[in-house]
Amino acid sequence: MTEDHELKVTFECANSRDVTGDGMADLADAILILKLLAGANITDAISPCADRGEDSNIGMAELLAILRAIVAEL
Ligand SMILES: [Ca+2]
Ligand SMILES: [Ca+2]
Repeated sequence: MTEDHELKVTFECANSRDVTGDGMADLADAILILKLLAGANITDAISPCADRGEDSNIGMAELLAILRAIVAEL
């Protein structure tokens, strides 16, 4: 007998703009999203913490958020 099960996972996110999972939002995160947008073959882990809008997509909205965070620290 097989049944469908739903798995819910809760993440503790130190930084909501962190894509690489190192706890910081920096250029490495922006570059990883640029690679994603460019269709590169990504082997790095993508942190679910970075998702904005809870649409399960990482894209321009996340890239802009990271760039804004970087610029704000300059
Ligand atoms: Ca990072
Ligand atoms: Ca998103």
